[in-house]
Amino acid sequence: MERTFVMVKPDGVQRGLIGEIIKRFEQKGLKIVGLKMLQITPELASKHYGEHQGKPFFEGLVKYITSSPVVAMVLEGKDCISLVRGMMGATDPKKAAPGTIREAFGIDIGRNVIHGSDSPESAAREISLFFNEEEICKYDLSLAAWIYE
Ligand code: D4T
Repeated sequence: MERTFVMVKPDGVQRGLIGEIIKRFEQKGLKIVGLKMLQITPELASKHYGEHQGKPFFEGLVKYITSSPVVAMVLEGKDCISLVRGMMGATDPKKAAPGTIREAFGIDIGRNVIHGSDSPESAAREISLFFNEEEICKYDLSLAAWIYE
């Protein structure tokens, strides 16, 4: 099964959306295999957003992501990288499709509530940035046969 890295960003935490966001993934049928709250340091932020270094919004992005705790998680499920990206909606909440998390809860691109890995390579990199292997639980979801055919 595929794994992805998902994070409720500082605005999601401050606005009391942790439960609402996790609920959507649980109800979809994805398995939570890692979950923690942490305060992102500027060093971790620079690693996580390394690809955006030098862009005009980079400084603001680091300031925002380090401004308050985040909730980091690892989700597991069939095609979960693209599945979660679809559930999140477009980066800019104004362009996010109806029913998506960013459409439901966001307005500005710089306060878009949630992050999710965009490729298998990003997922592997981001999971290892935020989690040790022993922090990821290996277990069977008893409902699996009712989620997958
Ligand atoms: P993340 O990485 O946060 O899940 O967002 P996306 O994968 O959907 O989008 P991204 O990497 O292109 O952007 C990372 C992060 O930067 C913010 N951002 C982005 C911003 O504040 N202004 C901008 O113009 C862009 C393109 C939002 C998400």
